[in-house]
Amino acid sequence: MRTSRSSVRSRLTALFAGAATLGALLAAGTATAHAAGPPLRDLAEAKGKVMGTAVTGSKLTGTYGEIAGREFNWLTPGNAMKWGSVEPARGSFNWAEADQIVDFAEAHGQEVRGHTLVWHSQNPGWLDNGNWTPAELGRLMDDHIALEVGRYKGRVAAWDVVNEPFNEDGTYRQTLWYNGLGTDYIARALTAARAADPAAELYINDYNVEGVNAKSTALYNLVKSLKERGVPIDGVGLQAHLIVGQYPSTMQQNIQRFADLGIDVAITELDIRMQLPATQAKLTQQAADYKAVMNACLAVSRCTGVTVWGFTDSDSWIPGTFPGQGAATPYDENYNPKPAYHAIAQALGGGTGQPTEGCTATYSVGSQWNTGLTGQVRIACAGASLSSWKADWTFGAGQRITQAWNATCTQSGTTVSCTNAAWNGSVPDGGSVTFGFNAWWNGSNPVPTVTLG
Ligand code: G2I
Repeated sequence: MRTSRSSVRSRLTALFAGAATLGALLAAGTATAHAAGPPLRDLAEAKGKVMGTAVTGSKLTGTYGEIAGREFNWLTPGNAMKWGSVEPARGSFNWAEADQIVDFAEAHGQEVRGHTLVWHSQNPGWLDNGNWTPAELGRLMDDHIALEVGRYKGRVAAWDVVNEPFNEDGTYRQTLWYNGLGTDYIARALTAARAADPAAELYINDYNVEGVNAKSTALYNLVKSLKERGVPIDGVGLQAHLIVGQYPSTMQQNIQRFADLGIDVAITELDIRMQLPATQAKLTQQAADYKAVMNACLAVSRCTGVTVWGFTDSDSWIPGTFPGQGAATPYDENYNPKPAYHAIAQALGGGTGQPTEGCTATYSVGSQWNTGLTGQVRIACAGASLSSWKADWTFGAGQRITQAWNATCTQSGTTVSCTNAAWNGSVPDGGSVTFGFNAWWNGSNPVPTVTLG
């Protein structure tokens, strides 16, 4: 890292914010609890890496917000900071979603990756359709960068200053910027961003540059020349929009060569798509591919970490862009962690030796009244199976189990321990079992995290 700034803000803020979301969870009546294991952000932090996700501001409530806050320590606005989002009409600005995401990140002890300042796509019509002289275009770009980076000065840790400058063969993409300003638009944009927030890390971000190939070599040569010229550049973003079974075998080598230039590398938009429907075999292969990406980053100290491009299949760009494909993220559409989630956790040092790896327990409140509730725990396995199980949790607010079915539950103090009944100990790969219970509560009824053993 260029500066010594801590990549993660106070955990206290995060814990406080986590407590505040419990009410929202209860209102929804259900919450996803994971099999044993700390959140990805904690595992990543212990490894000195960041674990990020792209987010949509309007969705940052309920279960989506709870997972975004709990599992990740970096957020990238998926669309909210793009030029077309922030200045749809010339001189008319809309910062609402971008502000909301930055506020959410600060409340949850997270850093923000600003995305993106200079791109050929998702620009406002007035910009794309203008007939600009080079001087006008350069001024527009400078002013945009000064305004947006300046607005979030000290609050956005890293910027994707220039996005997707290359064609697949390593030539420069013919864009508004390239056509008007030549290759120098890149150095100019980086210089303007540095002036607007000297503490922010400045990146060039592109796709299909994960392995060693013509495009990544063009990016490498660009960074090398920028460094030689003294242009401010702190890192490259490898987007990593991958396809199941096609992990680029030279990824670690490629990350290393960029690191050897004296810059950081971030995996900025990881998703791994497949032809639908998802099968166990594809999800298992996807988990292996996610793990391979994590391992490539973990192996290079200047790889700062990994951001997934949406954490749930319900908030992914893939189905809209590649009809018939999807299931590209670590959580399914109902916020259940997929084998890919567990593979990420395992790569980050979690879950080792857990017989339940690949199995999850989901606690949900079916109904609740006065001082009573009926709840259910669903144990589901994907990429793993169980022949017996034990599901434990701590009731945080004095709740007490009064009755259970399809499991034997005991409670000692605040600790509840449930073991399988004779008929439902076996959970096959791809299958699930549920058990139910009644409990007493009073005052508050927070949702516990279930540990599988
Ligand atoms: O295309 C995937 C990513 C490639 N790298 C740069 C990223 O910025 C890019 O993200 C995607 C967003 O995830 C999509 O959400 O960029 C797309 C545009 O190229 C975004 O799609 C757009 C849709 O095309 C619009 O119809 C929609 O209004 O998202 C907009 C907001 O939902």
